[in-house]
Amino acid sequence: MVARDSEVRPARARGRGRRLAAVGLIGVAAVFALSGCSIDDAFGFGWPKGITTQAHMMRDMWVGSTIAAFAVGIVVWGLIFWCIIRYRKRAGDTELPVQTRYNLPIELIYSVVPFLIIAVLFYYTAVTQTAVDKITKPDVTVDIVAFKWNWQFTYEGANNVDPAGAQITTIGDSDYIPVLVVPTGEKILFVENSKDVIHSFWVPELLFKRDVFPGNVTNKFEITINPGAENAYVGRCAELCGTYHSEMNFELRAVTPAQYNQFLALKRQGDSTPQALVGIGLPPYATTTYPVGTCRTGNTNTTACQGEG
Ligand SMILES: [Cu+2]
Repeated sequence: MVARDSEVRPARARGRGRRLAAVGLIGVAAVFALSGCSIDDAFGFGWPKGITTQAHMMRDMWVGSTIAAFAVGIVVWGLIFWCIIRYRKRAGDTELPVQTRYNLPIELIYSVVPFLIIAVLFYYTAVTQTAVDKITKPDVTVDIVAFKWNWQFTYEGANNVDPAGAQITTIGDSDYIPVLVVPTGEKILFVENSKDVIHSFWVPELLFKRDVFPGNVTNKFEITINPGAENAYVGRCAELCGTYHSEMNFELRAVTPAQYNQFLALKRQGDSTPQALVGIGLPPYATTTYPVGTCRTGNTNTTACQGEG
């Protein structure tokens, strides 16, 4: 009877353990295969793909934190299941297993290890946050003015004036979604102010939003969009700001530096933003969202109205 307990049962348990591990591995592989995730997606742990240098820093932070959390989880789950299986009640057991308490080494370990984990996470959080918030010497500066319920984008620079002498600007209204044109691969500084209430400038693909305050508060942030990410991205107001908050949209057009320079040259000649967009070979109006429209043609997708914008 003693021989059976100490020799036969562990051998059986090991066999069962291996079968369980194999089934688990096959299950995990099947989940990845059936979900259609790429390796890159799978190891992003649900983090969306951003288009900026800053978004990639945040992704690295997220992936590192998630791996750390999984490592802790695996140790904790392992200990729990090991205890459940190793010390389960068997026929003939009359006493509880040895109860351990006031064990100084164990107590020191479970006090010091979490502190070390938190210190490392804090360090990487501080480093990433500082890097994402960092403002260097920008190549392009765009002033953002938010107002109920639209956006105005002004391109800073002594040369950026139209024939009338006004600074180059794109402004939205209820029939026109403002298109914010910016170059890839260059440092872009956004300088934010609000005319009325608190708004929030948000392009989901930047994985970043920053509130826009009224009064004397000016918020700033800097991004560099990855070369190759030339595309149209929807932008939104992410702060509930009143009746038409949900329609306070804009579009970010990431273009090549050459297209950007050509766009500005056309604007300097007096072209409207849609004309300048056509001039650099792009659709003149927003393609990711459409204005609520105040022209009453009965068509909610106000493409028919956009000529009025
Ligand atoms: Cu708003």
